[in-house]
Amino acid sequence: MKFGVEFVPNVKYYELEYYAKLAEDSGFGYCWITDHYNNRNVYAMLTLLALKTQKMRIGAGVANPYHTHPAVVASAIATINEVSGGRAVLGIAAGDKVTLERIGVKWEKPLSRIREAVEVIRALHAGKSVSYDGKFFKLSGAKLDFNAGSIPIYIGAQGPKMLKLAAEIGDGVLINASHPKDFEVARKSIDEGLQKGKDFDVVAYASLSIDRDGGKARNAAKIVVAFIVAGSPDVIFERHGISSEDVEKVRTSLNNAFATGNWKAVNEAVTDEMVDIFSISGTPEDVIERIEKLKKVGVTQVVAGSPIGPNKAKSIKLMGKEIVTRFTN
Ligand code: F42
Repeated sequence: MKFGVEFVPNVKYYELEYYAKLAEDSGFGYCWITDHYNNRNVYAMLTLLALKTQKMRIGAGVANPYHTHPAVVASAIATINEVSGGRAVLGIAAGDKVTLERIGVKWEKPLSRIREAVEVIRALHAGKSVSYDGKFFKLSGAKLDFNAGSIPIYIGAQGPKMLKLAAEIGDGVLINASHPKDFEVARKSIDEGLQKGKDFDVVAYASLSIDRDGGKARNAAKIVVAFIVAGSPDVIFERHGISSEDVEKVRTSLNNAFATGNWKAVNEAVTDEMVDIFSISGTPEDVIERIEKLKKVGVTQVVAGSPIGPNKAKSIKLMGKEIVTRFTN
C-alpha cells in the first residue's frame, strides 16, 4: 500500500509548505494539490513544493482540460518534473462543473475531452512534434522545447465510463471514495478497461480523519462529509441504504448554514453511518481496519484528504507513525 496526502491550496503558501514537509517526514510518498481557479495556482504551489521537498512525488490532483489547454498542462507539469528532479505526477479529470460554469466554461463531453487531452499530453511529453486533429484539440507541429522526462498520468474518475477510460489510458485512477463497497463497484468498470498485466495504481482519494480520540476524529470529518453527501448522486445512497430524508436533512442544514452560520446543525444532521461511508475516520485502529478492507478490494494507494484530523499537524504525524509505517514496512 502506498500513501499520499491531499492539500487544497486555500491556505497561505507557507502553511502548505509546512504540512507538505511534515507529510514527507512522516513517510507519505505522494502529495496531491487540488486545482480550482479560485484557490492559489496549483503549479505555483507545486513549484514551491518541488523546491522544499526531497523525496515525495508531487502532483496536480487534479488538472482539467477545460480551463487549461492540454499543451499548457503538459508544459506546466513537465516544468515541475524538472524542478523536482523527476518527482512529478499528473492527475487530470473532467473538472468541477459548478466552478467551471462560474467562469463561463461549458462542461461538455468530458469523456472524449479527457481522452484527447491525455493523448496530447503523452505525445508532447514524449518529445514529439505533435499534429493532432481531435474534436476539441487541434495541434499542428506543437513541441515542447525541453525534456519533460517520464510523468505518470492519473485520471480522476467516479462514473463507470470514466473509470473504464482511466484503466484504458491512465497509469492510475484517483477515486473520490472511502468505503470498500464503492471500490468493489468501481473495480468492475476498471477491469473492463484494464489490459491484463498492466501496472495500475488504484487510489482511494478519501476524506480521512484520525486522532487517538475516535470521537474527536469522527466529529472533525462531519462538515467534509456533509459536502460529500450534498454532492453525491442518488445511486450512492441507494448502494449504502441511506434514506432520502436523511440526505435532505444534510442538504437543508448546509444551505441554511451558508445563510445563518449554524454549522452545529450541519454536524447534527450528519449521521454516524454517513461518516463511516463517506470518510475513513476514527482511531489509528479504526483506520487500519478500513485500509485492510480497501486493500482487499484492490486499492493500492490511500490518499488522506480533508480534514486529515481535528489537528492537521498532529494527525499527519499520527498517520505516519501508526499507519504509513505499518503498511509500508
Ligand atoms: N475537480 C476539480 O475541479 N479540481 C480538483 O482538484 C479535483 C480533484 C479530484 C480528485 C479526485 C477525483 O476523483 C476527482 C476530483 N475532482 C476535482 C472532480 C473531477 O474533476 C470530476 O468532476 C469528477 O471526477 C467527476 O467525474 P466522473 O468521473 O464522474 O465523470 C463525469 C464527467 C461523468 O458523468 N461520467 C460518466 C461516467 O459514466 O463515467 C459519463 C458521462 C458521459 O458519458 N459523457 C459523455 C461524454 O462524451 O463525455 C456525453 C456527455 C455529453 O456532454 O453529452
